[in-house]
Amino acid sequence: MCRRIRALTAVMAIVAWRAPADEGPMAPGAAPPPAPAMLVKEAVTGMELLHVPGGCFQMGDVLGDGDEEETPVHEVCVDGFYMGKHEVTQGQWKQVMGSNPSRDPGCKGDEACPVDSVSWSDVQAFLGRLNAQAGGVRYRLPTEAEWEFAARSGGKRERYAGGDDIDRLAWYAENSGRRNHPVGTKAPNGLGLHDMSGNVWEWTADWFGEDYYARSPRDNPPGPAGPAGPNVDRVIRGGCKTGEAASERTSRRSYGYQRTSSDRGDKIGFRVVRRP
Ligand SMILES: [Ca+2]
Repeated sequence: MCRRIRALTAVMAIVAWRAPADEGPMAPGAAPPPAPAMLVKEAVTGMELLHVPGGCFQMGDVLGDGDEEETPVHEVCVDGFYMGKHEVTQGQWKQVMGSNPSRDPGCKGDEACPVDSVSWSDVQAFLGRLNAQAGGVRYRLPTEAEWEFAARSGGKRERYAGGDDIDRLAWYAENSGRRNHPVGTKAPNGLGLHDMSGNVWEWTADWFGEDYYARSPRDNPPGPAGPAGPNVDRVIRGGCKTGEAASERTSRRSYGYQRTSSDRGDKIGFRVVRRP
């Protein structure tokens, strides 16, 4: 009996799901949730963000050739979000902030290049201005877990963002001429995101915790509550124009100095995320 009721419920659910829209409104609760848009545009700059469906993955050194702080490999689950298809460009920064701080010698003044020479605190100022005009949408930096999940095309075992072919995917020491390049000129990863390996390092929201992976919560880990040592600060990810291949790996962790607001090297930029 119980089995029959369950079967009948399943059939009704399928019928409801398949009901054409022109047959009138569905009963409350019968419609499946609308699929999220694959791409949204930020209203001020037109910046494109792609949908990253939520999921669980093994975060860290899954390929076994990383550094100590990439271990232990541990399960992490993130809710779905949108992530910038590209690193934030100099043109987008200028639209929001009215100036362009970038100093990379090959990209200075090129609005299609990633903005560089922005500290973590500078990025917070950028986000503050953007959010003031965003009509309730909140843009922010990705957590370290969101960044790695997205870079690995939704948590896959990818050495670089999009696979093994680093020359196809990333601007790094062996092909960049030691300069930044216009965003999106290398192949995207499996989610359509460009330059998550290489070009500029990308600031994340998290404080850097060398041993954080040993105590990270599974669901939407926010990173350590504060700085974990005298010389550690916010996590940067993805490697850069002057990095060797090992530095462009999706699981590689590094950091920049946030507290002094002084870390404005031309090797660090960022991209934004938002929740739907
Ligand atoms: Ca990058």
